[in-house]
Amino acid sequence: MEKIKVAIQKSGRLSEQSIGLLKEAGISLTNGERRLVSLASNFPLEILYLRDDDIPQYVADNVADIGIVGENVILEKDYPVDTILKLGFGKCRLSLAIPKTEEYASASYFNGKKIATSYPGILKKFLDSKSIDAEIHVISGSVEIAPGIGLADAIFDIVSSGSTLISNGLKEVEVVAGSEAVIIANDQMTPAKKKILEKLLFRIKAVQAAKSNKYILLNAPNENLDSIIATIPGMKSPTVMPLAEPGWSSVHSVLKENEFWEIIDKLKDLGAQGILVIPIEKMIV
Ligand code: PRT
Ligand code: ZN
Repeated sequence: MEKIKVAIQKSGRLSEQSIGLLKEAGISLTNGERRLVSLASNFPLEILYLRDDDIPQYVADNVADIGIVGENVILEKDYPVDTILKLGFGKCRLSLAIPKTEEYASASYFNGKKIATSYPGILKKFLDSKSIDAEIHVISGSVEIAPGIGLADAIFDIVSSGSTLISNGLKEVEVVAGSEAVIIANDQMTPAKKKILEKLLFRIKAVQAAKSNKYILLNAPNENLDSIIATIPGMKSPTVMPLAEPGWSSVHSVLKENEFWEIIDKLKDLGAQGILVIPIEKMIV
C-alpha cells in the first residue's frame, strides 16, 4: 500500500517536537526512534531521520514526500518545495549583531564591514535590498565567536533567547527574518499520497486547535447570565444548564488561550463562581 515518507531531524532542537507532533496526531512508531527509518504501525507513514540541512533536498528530490524543518533552512536556498503548515515550535529569528560597545544608528553601519554567517543567501538578499556593500564571510559553526577572534566585524545568525550574543559581548541590531518549524511538501505527490497527507494535516490541525483553546465551565447567577454569555465567544454559543440551586446555571464553552486571563477577570466581576479551565486534547473545527 502507498505510504507517505516524512523527513524529520534525527537529533537536534526540532527532533522531540517533530516526533511529539506525530504522536499527538495518533501515529505510533514501531521499530523504535532515531534509527534511519521507522514505520508507523497504524498509519500509512514512514519516517526518515536526517540532518535538518538535508531535509529540503530530500523532499525536493522526492526521496521524502514531506519534511519538518525550520523556515531558516528553506529561506536560505530556493528549493522547489511548498511550505504547507506552520507548526509553532522551533521559533527563532535571524539577526545581525555587532560588538556591544559599537554605536549603531542604521543598517548603513554595515557598509564596508565583514559579516560572518552560515546564512549567506538570506543575508545577501537583505544587504542588497538596503543597497549595503558588505563582505560576507561564510562559516559553518560557532559564528558568534567570529568578532571576538578578529575574524569578522559582525555576525548574522540565529537568535532565540539572546543569551549566546550577550555571553559573546554582542548586541542584536537588526532582525532580518523570523522562523519556526514548518511542514514542507514535494509538489509532485501522487493523488494517493496527497490523500494521506490531507488526513495527516487534518489531525495535526486538530491538535493545534486544541492547544490554542481551553474548555471552560463555570456557575453563573441567572441575573447576569446574558452578560456572562456575551463575554465568552465560544465555538458557537455556550451550553447553559440549570443548577440544582435555584437562580444559578452552569455554563460550558471554549476559550482561546490568548484571551483567557482577560475573560476570566470579566467573568469574576460578573459573579461567576467555580470556574474550571480544562485542556482540550483534540478539537475538530
Ligand atoms: O545536526 P543538524 O544539522 O540536524 O542540526 P543543527 O545543529 O544544524 O540544528 P539545531 O538542532 O541546532 O537547530 C535546528 C533548528 O532549530 C534550526 O534550523 C532553527 O530553525 C531552530 N532553532 C530555534 C534554533 C534555535 N532556536 C537556536 N537558538 N537553531 C539554532 N539555535 C542556536 C543559534 O545558532 C545560536 O548558536 O542557538 C544559539 C542562540 O540561542 P540563544 O537562545 O542563546 O539566543
Ligand atoms: Zn543543521
